[in-house]
Amino acid sequence: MDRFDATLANLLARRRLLASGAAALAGGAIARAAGGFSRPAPDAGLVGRPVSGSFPQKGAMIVQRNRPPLLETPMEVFNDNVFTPNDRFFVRWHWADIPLEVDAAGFRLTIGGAVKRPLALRLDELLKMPRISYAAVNQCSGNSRALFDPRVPGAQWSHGAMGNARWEGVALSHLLELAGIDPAATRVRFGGLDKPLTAVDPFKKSLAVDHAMDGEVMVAFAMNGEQLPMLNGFPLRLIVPGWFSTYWVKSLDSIEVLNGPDDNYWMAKAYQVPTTPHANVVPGTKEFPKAPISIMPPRSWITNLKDGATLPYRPRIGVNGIALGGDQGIRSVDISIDGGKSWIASRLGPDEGRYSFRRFSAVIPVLAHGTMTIMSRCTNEKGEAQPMAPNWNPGGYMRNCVEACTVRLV
Ligand SMILES: Nc1nc2c(c(=O)[nH]1)N[C@H]1C(S)=C(S)[C@@H](COP(=O)(O)O)O[C@H]1N2
Ligand SMILES: [Mo]
Repeated sequence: MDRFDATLANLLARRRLLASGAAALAGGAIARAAGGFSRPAPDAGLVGRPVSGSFPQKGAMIVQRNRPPLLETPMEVFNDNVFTPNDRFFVRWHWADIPLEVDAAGFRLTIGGAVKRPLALRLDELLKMPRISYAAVNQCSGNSRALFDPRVPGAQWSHGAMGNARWEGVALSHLLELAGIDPAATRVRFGGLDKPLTAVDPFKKSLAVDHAMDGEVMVAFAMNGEQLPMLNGFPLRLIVPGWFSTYWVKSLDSIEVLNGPDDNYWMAKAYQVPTTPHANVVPGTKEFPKAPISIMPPRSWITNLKDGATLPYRPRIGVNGIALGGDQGIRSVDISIDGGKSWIASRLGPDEGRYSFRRFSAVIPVLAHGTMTIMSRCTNEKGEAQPMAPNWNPGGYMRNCVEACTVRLV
């Protein structure tokens, strides 16, 4: 059996597999493992955050919240591999009524609205269509929000609300061509199987028609060569490479072509950022021109050294980590040990594509015993580099400054 058939068999075997996972989510297993809390204390900071391994299809994850689950990837996972394993991939849902089980045979992806031929596609039909595949980083708009100073409300993520995977599926443009979109169409809107518990707008996001038709935006059914974990959107999710993951709608079951503006709460009100450079405003500012968040700026992280660690002295130290170019590939990653006055070029690892993480490494001199602060700065192919100063906005979105790692060599 080739991988195509294996994927189909896995999809169809799904209902049975999920029975135990659903029980764990609905029952007390998580609350027990995580100590019965529902959210971290506001000032818990980043020290001593609870880690649980009892979520279905997930290994050890930092628990931000149980229901719906908000799970963060521990930083050391990013040091092991340029791709983030599915069982360590972060999880974020907005509404509490999330799918715990999907009947793969009965599932339909509907395509409707301003189209000539409304469609209701089965999974086995999608699996027979021409496929595309690429690596891309999925990063929450609020990744690293806990580092905003002054603090802002919202999930207190450290840097682990991100992950890199190789995605495989059908180009959205192919599906929209099958349905035949109205020439006057403006936007394409996406909805999933999760539902709010009260009478508010379900989580829906939309893209401009030209973006939806670019041939890269993907309806994915596989992640790192396997079906999507339930908590990451089984059986289908949207992939919008280079853009923040708020657009990457999970458990995608409806595609709706609009011929007017999208005034749904999740596009018109939520996930808005200042239109200033780096989405930066003076702390405390509430009123500013806004636009929906979109393209990710470049970022980088040192992954082999723990901030605050004490190490035995040596004259040189190896530094390595991961970088993300945003919607462009990575031109360079540079290291500084003097607070950004001078920079040392790092060596880049294999290029897995412009939307992927890329590894970097350097050997740097240790000038003296004692404390040393190491910084990494990524520049993408557009020439955009991480700024030294952190940005601030009330949503805690789009952090992208140079991050520092301080170690003591004794
Ligand atoms: N259906 C649905 N899709 C969704 C969301 C959601 O609440 N519901 N949240 C979005 C946000 S804000 C993020 S950060 C990503 C998280 O993707 P992951 O859970 O696979 O890591 O899913 C996106 N897609
Ligand atoms: Mo997010």
